[in-house]
Amino acid sequence: MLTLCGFSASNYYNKVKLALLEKDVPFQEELVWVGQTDRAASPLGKVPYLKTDEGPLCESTVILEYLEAKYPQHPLLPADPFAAAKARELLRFIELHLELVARNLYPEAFFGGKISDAAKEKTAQQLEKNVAAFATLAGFPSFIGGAEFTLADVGAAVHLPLVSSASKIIYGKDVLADLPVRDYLRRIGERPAVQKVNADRKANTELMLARAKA
Ligand SMILES: N[C@@H](CCC(=O)N[C@@H](CS)C(=O)NCC(=O)O)C(=O)O
Repeated sequence: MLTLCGFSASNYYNKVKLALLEKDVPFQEELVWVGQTDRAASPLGKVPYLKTDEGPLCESTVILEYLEAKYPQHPLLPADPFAAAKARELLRFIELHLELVARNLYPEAFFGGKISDAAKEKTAQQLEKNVAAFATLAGFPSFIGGAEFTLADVGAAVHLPLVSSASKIIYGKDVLADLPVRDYLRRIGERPAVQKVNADRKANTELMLARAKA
């Protein structure tokens, strides 16, 4: 049995959870907050990590690739190598060039902290450049990059809402507003797996905020 460790307010945790649900792979969840992680499983103390019969794995994209290889059912990568590489390319863009950059805003946007004006300005410049580049790759034809739901959509479903909301809170403007992201998220939000992830996220976010206040 697979055990997914972490908490449902985390976008990286939800990326793996969404893939498991979409693929219909049985798993159980173990609630682990940051600070309570098993360092042998996740040496940087990050979530998620996955406990398997063969041992633990960390880094969400590595886990997704493992799941694709181990459980070929309901594939989340096209069989064609080039189409699969294009899906990975989009996932990489979303994570490295959008989410990881927007993450600089989270301390102030979501956690009551403060970030410097210089950091806000630098992040704004990077996001403007990176969103324009992302727009040339993501056509949103029906899913984010093509006609099939892939790992790129798994990443988009969990990361794009945060990029939008963090930028809206900090700059008063959603950096993704000129792309058809809202319609896209509404469409994929109809999928049962996305609905489950979002419902669990809301409940766990309340728990996380209550813990932070206590
Ligand atoms: N590259 C990692 C990122 C995971 C990550 O940043 N997780 C956050 C929660 S959303 C975390 O554990 N943060 C605590 C920390 O970095 O110490 C992955 O893809 O799994």
